[in-house]
Amino acid sequence: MEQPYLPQEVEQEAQQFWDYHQSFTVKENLSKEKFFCLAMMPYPSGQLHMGHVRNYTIADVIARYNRMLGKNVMQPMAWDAFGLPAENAAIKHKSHPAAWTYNNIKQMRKQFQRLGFAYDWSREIATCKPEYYRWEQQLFVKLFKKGLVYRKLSTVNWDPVDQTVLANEQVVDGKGWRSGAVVERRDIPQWFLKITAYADELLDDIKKLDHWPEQVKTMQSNWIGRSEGVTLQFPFEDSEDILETFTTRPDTLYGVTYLALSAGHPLVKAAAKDNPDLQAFIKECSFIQVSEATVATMEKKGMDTGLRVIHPLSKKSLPLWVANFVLMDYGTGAVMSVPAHDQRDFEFAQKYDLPIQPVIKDPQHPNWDYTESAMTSKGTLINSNDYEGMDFDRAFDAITNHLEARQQGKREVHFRLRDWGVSRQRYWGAPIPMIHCSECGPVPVPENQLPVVLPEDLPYDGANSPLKTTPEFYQTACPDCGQRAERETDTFDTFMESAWYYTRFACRNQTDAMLDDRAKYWTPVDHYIGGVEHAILHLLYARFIHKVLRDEGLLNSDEPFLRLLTQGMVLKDGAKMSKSKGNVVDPNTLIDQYGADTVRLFTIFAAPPEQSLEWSDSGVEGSHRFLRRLWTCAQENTWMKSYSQLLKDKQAPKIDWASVPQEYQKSRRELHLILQQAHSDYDRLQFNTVVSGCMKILNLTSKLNPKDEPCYQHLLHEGFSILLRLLAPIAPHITHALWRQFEFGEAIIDGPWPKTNSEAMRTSEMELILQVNGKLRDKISIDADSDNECIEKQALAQERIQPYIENKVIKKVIIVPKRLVNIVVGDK
Ligand code: OVB
Repeated sequence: MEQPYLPQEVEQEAQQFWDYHQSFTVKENLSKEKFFCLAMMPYPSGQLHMGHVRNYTIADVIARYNRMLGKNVMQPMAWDAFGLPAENAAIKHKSHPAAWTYNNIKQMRKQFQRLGFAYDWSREIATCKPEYYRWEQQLFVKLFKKGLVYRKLSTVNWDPVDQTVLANEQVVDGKGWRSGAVVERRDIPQWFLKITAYADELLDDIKKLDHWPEQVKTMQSNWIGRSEGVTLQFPFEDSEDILETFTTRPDTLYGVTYLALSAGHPLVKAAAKDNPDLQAFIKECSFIQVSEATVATMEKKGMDTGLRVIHPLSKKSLPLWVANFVLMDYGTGAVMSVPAHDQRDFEFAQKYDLPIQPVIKDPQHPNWDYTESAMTSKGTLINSNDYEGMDFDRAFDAITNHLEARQQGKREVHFRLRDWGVSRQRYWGAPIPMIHCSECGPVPVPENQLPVVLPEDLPYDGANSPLKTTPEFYQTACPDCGQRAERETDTFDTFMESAWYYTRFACRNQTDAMLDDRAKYWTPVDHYIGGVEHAILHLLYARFIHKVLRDEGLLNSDEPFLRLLTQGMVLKDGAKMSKSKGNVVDPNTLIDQYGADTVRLFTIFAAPPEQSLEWSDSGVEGSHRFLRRLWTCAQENTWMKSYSQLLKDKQAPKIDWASVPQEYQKSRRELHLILQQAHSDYDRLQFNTVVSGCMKILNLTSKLNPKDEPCYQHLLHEGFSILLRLLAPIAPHITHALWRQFEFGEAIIDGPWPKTNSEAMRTSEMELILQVNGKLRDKISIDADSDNECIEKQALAQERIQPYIENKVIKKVIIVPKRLVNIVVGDK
């Protein structure tokens, strides 16, 4: 009786096997090469979506492939368990963030197990557990002591009705999401990590990231945004005050026609004292949430302050404006405006009728129209006095030297990167381990009092963080003076947890320290897989913390992730899947219907990992059909089991290699060429074409009839054993089952990885003499199996033959087997 393919049974059995043998539980092993494979940990949001399935399938394929290559592979899993979504969901479902989170983890863990991912579950981490975040708190305290942590006023969204701080996502059209009240901006003290202290290294080390996508490296580098320029001084006309501003284009200094200040600049506040119009304008600016991205597109607005400053070179008097596009956070909150050579300054000048003075000539654009737009390229200086005719570099140096000599300027390197604000005024997060004492100021919680545990049993109504209203939590004593003091009630940004979680897997059970030497063995992560939405912040924070941990002596490498794979989106009908669009495909339903192997196979086969994947129901069907065919074809060849035994006992029927049919040699050669291609596809992460290769092998082997010749038996057996192993990382259950059923070996997960046979791939070439009308013209070497049609085609295609056959009629081609080709031509 033929066994039908029952994925649910096959999969359960394989999973039980791995479970029973603890197949994916690993230890340090110095005799093997280690391989740390990690996919970005999920938010435990409820159920896996197809984006997750794709992410974790790709990672699992990489992990299993490397294991079969013989490496010591660790693939762990964690839950990014803190954060606002848990708070929101808790409100919606009238439960508690903790209960909701733990329940989701349970559900999603089950889904992971059903998908058969090769995780070392003994290393599982939930970031909301004190046993995890205590080390984050300890690190924060260490950094505080090192001066890498500070407190600073920072603006938040304030809901005046709910009396609470709102996250950006909770502000909808400028109004609070629950109260509907117009959101105000408030400055409150918040904690910052000095990531800027590592700006240089974070930028320089991008060079070392040989196996990261170029695009991600560019994003990192732009985000850090190093620029070399000059800080210059403009003295006020009517006072001793000085206005400082930073520019990367001192060569355009003679083109400055006005200066612009941020509405938050102290000088503007002073100027507004007796100027109600200006006061109103400042207020208007302070209501809009200005991010850098909006600055580029928003309508530029401004107002003349009436103040004037003096140009440091020309000594001309220049007006000073307030402008909504100048951000206080960047540079000095003041910019020198060169409307002829900066587009933003140009638009502003146009709007307010300020002069536009060209000072750069670019031979590429000799007749630039300065009423249309700014000319932003570099070139030769004009209208610039002593600096006339200089190019950018010379002018930069000459003008800067001149100003530096008069103490009116200073060369400086600026970064776009800001320090990392880690405070969140939220409940569901890791408590920031600080105590505020009215005498001693902020004092870190002493290390022996860590962790500061987040109480999980506080009543939660969603409006405010209960930490702020629970005296049992916030009342404490100052560790320094012993007086009554208050705990910090803010919690960490969840990017704190994800910035170091990969290190903790290495010593998940270490209770005395954040990390031990095992972290040095396992890190850096050899392959990191995740969505491109984390290309900037998460990766930058992780790179930063990695360097911090290295400097603490806890790690011994410079970068956390050797290789990075950014997977593409999962789309349906060309659009992102989303509940509101109603185009969601649910992984659970698919696994129920087809089994995990089909779901895995489809997500791998449908597209290369870095490209977007278009969902296709017929594609899923096709993947399933292939697995069924593989199963059936295997069951039709039950003799393979005894053949395996014979091979093992070296009793397999002898093959007379000298006289095997050509057909056999051709097929075997094809098999090994497919294998060779699959090796290179695995290395290039083109897993979709590995699947095509597997399909080709199945086609090839199904054509063979093992009864015809003992050599076909041999080939079919070999073909199957190669096919199963190539497919094993992608569809691990069915391949596990068949491998065992036919006794190819113990567990397929342990390989050995199939090797190409160079003997099998060698073609016997033959050398042929090429004649035209009986005269020797060339020699060619071609496959000995080639038929006459093929020989003729190749002969006629030879370059050295062309002059003799061009403009002639080919009358006939005579082929003397294994010796020569004679092309007989005549005139047209
Ligand atoms: C999924 C990746 C993500 C990350 C964990 C998503 C790729 C983009 C989404 C969405 C909804 C769908 C169907 C498909 O980048 N905890 C953080 C995190 O991102 C990571 C840490 C390290 C900062 C979709 C998609 C719907 C990983 F839900 F019903 F609408 N993408 N493609 N398709 N966690 O849980 O259906 O968000 O690598 O896996 O993602 S996470």
